[in-house]
Amino acid sequence: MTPPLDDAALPNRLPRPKEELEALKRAWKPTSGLGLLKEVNNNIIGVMYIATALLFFVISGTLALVMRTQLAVPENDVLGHSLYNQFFTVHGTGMMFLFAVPIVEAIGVFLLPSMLAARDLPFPRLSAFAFWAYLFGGLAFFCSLIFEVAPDGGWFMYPPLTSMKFSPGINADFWLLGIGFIEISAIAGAIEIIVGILRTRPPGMTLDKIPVYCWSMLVMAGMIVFAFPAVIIATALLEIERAFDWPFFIAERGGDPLLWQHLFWFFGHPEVYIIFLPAAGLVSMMVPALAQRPLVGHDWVVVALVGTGFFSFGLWVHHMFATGIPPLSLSFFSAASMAVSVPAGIQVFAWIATLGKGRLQWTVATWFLLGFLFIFVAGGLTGVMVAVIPFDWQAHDSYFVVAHLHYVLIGGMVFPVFAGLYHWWPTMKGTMLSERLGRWAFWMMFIGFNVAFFPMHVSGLMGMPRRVYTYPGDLGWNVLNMVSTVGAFVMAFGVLLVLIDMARDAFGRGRPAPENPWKAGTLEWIPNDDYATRSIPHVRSLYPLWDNPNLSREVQEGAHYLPGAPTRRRETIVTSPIEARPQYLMPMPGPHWSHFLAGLFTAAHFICLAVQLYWVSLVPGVLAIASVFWWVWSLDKGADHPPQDVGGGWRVPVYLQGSENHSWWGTAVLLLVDGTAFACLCFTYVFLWTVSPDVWPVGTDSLPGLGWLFGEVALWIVAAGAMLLASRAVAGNRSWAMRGLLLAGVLLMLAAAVAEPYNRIASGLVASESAYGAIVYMLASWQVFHVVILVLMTGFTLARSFAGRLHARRRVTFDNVMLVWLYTCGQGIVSLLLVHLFPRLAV
Ligand code: HEM
Ligand SMILES: [Cu+2]
Repeated sequence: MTPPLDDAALPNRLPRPKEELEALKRAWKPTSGLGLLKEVNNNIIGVMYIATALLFFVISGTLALVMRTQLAVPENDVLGHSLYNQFFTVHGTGMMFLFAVPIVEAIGVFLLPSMLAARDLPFPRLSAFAFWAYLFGGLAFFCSLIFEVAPDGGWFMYPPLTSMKFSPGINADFWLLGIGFIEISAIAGAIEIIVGILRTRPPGMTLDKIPVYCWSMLVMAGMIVFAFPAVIIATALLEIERAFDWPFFIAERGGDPLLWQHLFWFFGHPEVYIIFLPAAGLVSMMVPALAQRPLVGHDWVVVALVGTGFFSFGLWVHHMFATGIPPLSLSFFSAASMAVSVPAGIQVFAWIATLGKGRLQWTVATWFLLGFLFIFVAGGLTGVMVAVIPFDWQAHDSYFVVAHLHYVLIGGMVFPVFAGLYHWWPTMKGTMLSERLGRWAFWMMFIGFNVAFFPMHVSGLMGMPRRVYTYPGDLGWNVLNMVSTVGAFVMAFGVLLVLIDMARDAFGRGRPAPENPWKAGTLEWIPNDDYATRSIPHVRSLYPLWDNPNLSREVQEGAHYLPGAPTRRRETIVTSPIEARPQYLMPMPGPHWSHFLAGLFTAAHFICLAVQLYWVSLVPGVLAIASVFWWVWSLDKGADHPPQDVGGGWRVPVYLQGSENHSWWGTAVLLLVDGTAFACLCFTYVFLWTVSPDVWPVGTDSLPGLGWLFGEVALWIVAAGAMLLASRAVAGNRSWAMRGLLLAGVLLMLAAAVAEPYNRIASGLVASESAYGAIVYMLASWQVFHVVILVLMTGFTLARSFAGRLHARRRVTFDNVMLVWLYTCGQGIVSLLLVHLFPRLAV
């Protein structure tokens, strides 16, 4: 018999009333059958999300095997030239955009709430929407291969190769629209992760007690916010160039293909760390558990994560060493590229020190981790080699680079992810994968990997270029290529073993797991259910389960926070971002059709665009918007319950408005994304001017008069003022004044947004004539796009007001619209100042 718990110091008194657990279970009861489509619970969405990412990994990997078969012997003709190009493009794109980024986000959706002991992430429908959008979009993308209309310009899609002139088919459009769309889903996930980590931590988990994995996810999501808009803008510009002939990248009319490279690599370099940091975070959680001791140098590891995230933004130019950039800036970026290996080194030393000090448990995860360390360090070394400019010029576009990138990506993220799969599997439904099969799988993957990719360093140095579908037989590359191909198949067989192992478990053949099988110290190992943990633990250290051996039992008996469902619905505690003090009880949306339909219709909209059914695309487009309205209509519930007792003397409200509300935070992060996208457009304007100032107007003759500038700026200012007055009217419950002001304001914004293209057309500027015209109209269209969204949002706000769901005590919806509104006015003014004043000043 275990002794009863001493409840004096616990947040809630024991024993708990019986109906409490039942209420909790009822609120979180999962839907079954077709209802799965409606589900939002992170435990379910997370698993489907991970499974989909693995499916896309297998598809992309299969393409790689076909490519390797083609390359096994010289002058082979399994794949023709054009199909080979499609294969490597879809393989690279699939691996980078449809496997690597989504799977780290998917693992986050699954793992973060349980590490934070939150009942769910703060926007469950948003992650469910992100998942469905990703699933439908990804499937459509791979299907393009079946019809042989897959993109073939490489995963980085450099123009002019991908411009209309050289890629006239719809292949490139599939990439541009498909990937632009998938990125939207990645951003949705990032918003969820940031707000989740900052606002749904358990009470007591101050910043210094956040698990390393959560830090890595926070940095990664922050990087998505600042990196992904660049690729979204780049794809939008290229797609617009292809569709309407606006010359952003066409040199004859003042555009520049290098613009694409800057925007793409501004995203593409951080992308590598976006993939690697979460994997490193997983490693930093597994190593202490497997070594049974705290991570050595924990604070340094956190600093290294944040530092890597920060510095990786300065490094995009190292992908462009061969493009003719001035030597001085080359040296700078070369040195900086080597410096970024320092934080990676810190982490490697921390892991080795921890492993060395502890008593290591030899699990499958341990093997994958050792494999990761070996391969990743090797990849890092070749990375330092290619950061040396003369060497890069030598190795550029050879198989040496192919070898390097696979060492870093497969070593740096695939091995840790497989380690994590074996390690955290028991937290899914309490069963374990086979240690025996897992060990076989590891060795096949490890040996197969090195046999496949090590020889590529050699063939690369011997001059074999990348992205060739075949080669003559007399260059001495034959044996190396055959060996590579055999290795690739061995590795694939290892992956197959893992899949078989997982399938066995899915069919009920898995071994039941003991509670906390690896004796880990962090919260995700407290037994949990659909509602996550029975009560939300009070955290006092980095490894709460090691420091308080009773914690798991206390939590399961309901002695900690929120042991029931006081308002009878799904809810979790929102805490303050730094101190993690309970602030309010957030009601969470339950299963619903709306976000599923929104994902489906959004995907359909983009697919119609890709196959050039422009008019047809309007139908799913409108349906998608309608689904989003349906989705958000039920969200802002107001304080429909009195404050509730969550334990530990905390009685918290069920609703907070203003800047403490979680959705206000979500909107703020979204606006950071938006602002970054706008900054990329401004960069485009200035960059194109530096390469072709000759297409810019000289003197003021061809520019619209300054009166236009002043008039339009005035309109934006008045519109912003109308919003501020409307906000006051809400506070004073003067509904009619608020409605009038919103309507007037949105009309003013429409006028301002339309005035700009109007006066440009009047002054004779043509978008397709020069890069200058293209970017001026692009900035104007960006503004029109925002106003169209605000028209919809204003309509929604008015509808809520008429339905009695918007007043002084219930104004979260209004506050979010206000943020977007004020941002749009500010953006409009900056944009006008740039396009009207810059040509006047830069003579
Ligand atoms: C399963 C083992 C894998 C094999 C056998 C493999 C093989 C290949 C081959 C043969 C190429 C084409 C090289 C060329 O013709 O230039 C390639 C390119 C590429 N691979 Fe992999 N790969 C594998 C896994 C991965 C993974 C896991 C990732 C990323 C997470 C990845 C990312 C890429 C990228 C980005 C390219 C460049 C595509 C391009 O040039 O557009 N690969 N791979
Ligand atoms: Cu890079």
